[in-house]
Amino acid sequence: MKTFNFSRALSAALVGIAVIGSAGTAQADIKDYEFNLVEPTTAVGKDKVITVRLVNKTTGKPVPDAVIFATRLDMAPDGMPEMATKIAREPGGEPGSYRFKATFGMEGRWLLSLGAKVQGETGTVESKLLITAQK
Ligand SMILES: [Cu+2]
Repeated sequence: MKTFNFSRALSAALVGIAVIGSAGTAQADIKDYEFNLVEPTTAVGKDKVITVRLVNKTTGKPVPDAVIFATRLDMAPDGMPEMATKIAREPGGEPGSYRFKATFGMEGRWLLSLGAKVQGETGTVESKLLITAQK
């Protein structure tokens, strides 16, 4: 019985190695992806929509169906990291575009931090984007 358990453990380990191996030979690397702002400026006020594009830098193509699991919008670039505003996903937009709605309560520079998973890739895309809110 001991040998049976051992071989089960061994085959489980081999499956684990195979999974790691195939991830290493994936066609693109998670570092090949980045978010870009469609518009680097917005207006001060309520319910402003921000659009970002996720692109594969090596192909220049938009990347649809990413899972954005982390968002933060605050005024860290103007020395107010504690001044965060609520940010929510907004439906619509082209494939590879992701829209958000937020209230910009103050004129100045805001930092949009995004964390996302790309279909078929291991790791996380992390981007920090500067948005200027103007009167
Ligand atoms: Cu502020």
